[in-house]
Amino acid sequence: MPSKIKKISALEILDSRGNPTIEVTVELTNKMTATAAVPSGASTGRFEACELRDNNRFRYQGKGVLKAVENVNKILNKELNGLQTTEQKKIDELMIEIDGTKNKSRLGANAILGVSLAVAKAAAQITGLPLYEYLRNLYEPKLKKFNLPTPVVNVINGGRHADTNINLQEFWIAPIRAETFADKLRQASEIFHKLGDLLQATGLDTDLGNEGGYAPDFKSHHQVLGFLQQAVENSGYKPGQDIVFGLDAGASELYNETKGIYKLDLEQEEFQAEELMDYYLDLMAIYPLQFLEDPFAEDDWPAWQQFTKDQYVVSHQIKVIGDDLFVTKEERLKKGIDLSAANAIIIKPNQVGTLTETLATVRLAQQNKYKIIVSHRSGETSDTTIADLAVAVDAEYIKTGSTARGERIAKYNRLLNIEEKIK
Ligand code: 2PG
Ligand code: MG
Repeated sequence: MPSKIKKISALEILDSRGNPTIEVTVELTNKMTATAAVPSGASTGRFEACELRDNNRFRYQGKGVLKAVENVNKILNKELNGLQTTEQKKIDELMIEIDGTKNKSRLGANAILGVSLAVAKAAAQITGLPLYEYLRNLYEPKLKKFNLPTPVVNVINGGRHADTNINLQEFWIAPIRAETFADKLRQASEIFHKLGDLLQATGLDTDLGNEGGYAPDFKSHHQVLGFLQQAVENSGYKPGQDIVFGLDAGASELYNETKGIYKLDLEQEEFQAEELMDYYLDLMAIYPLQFLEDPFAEDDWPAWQQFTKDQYVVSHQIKVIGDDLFVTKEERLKKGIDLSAANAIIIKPNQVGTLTETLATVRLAQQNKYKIIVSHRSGETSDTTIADLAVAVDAEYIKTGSTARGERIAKYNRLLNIEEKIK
């Protein structure tokens, strides 16, 4: 039975890094309520929608979100009042129109996404469906079967996500062979602990970075991958068969635009794009590295094109994944498709700012046979919407950190619950 929006309110809360972020609650005329919280990135792409911050240096070092909160409480609360909660598309389009800017800088993409997600959660409640099923109906009701995504588990945190000398931002293990999500998660967790034992035995630090992965100083990126290989073997699994590796280079952060070079301080090397390509290919020849996210900078289209059509990449079905490159936006993805610049995409709702636009980007990606990796941000909350989203759109993968830290585990636990339900 339909129900209308009665009140929308927002609150400044803290994310997993202790920085402010926004939480939105939607209250319906039938008294149901739903709440959503918005995550926040550190290695944000230049083309992402605007995350509105107060820039008042006397509060939270300028990172407060009281303006975004006010935009929800004063503007969106009034404008969306009385709308049918189930009209997600209409509500999202109206918010885009009220904002009126190209990158959502007036109301803030954080304010808009908070409302967008809270509305979807409220609508799911009205319809009596679990969120993944409600989102599936919004996305593509003709898709009948529910599958669980394979987790790509970030066990070593580098770059902007930790105080370490590793330049490449993330090293993942992906359990590709186990049948169920529960087994995949178990394997990842076992390997994560064995990896901790190994690091400790070598005298390396086992403190955790922003996404729950270990973050000691290493001698080289080779050494990191060597540890992963060893940890997989010590856990009784076969690297390359049971478990493959991935990395998010976060290469926009390594790129010097004026010089046109990529800098890896750890290797004391500067690379032209082609040399960086060779560097990745060398790593792939030694380790079962099958996922490469943001291997090049967000505007280095020629490098992306060349790498995606590389013979080794094609014949080994390496996933070349655009994150900062696409920023979950249809427009950027369209360009990537036209240029054959990648074959997989990271989906982060807060890069674009509404659920409707997120679903449109996924649709375009899937129509063009791109693999989908639904992703968290490095600054997270206990909100688990991305778990439901991944199942709803039938994403092949989910990236939501290591198997430690509550805000990451919340998503994994939600997926365990979904798997139990759909069995
Ligand atoms: C990334 C993300 C998440 P951030 O680069 O993929 O892992 O990091 O949220 O800092 O942009
Ligand atoms: Mg990334």
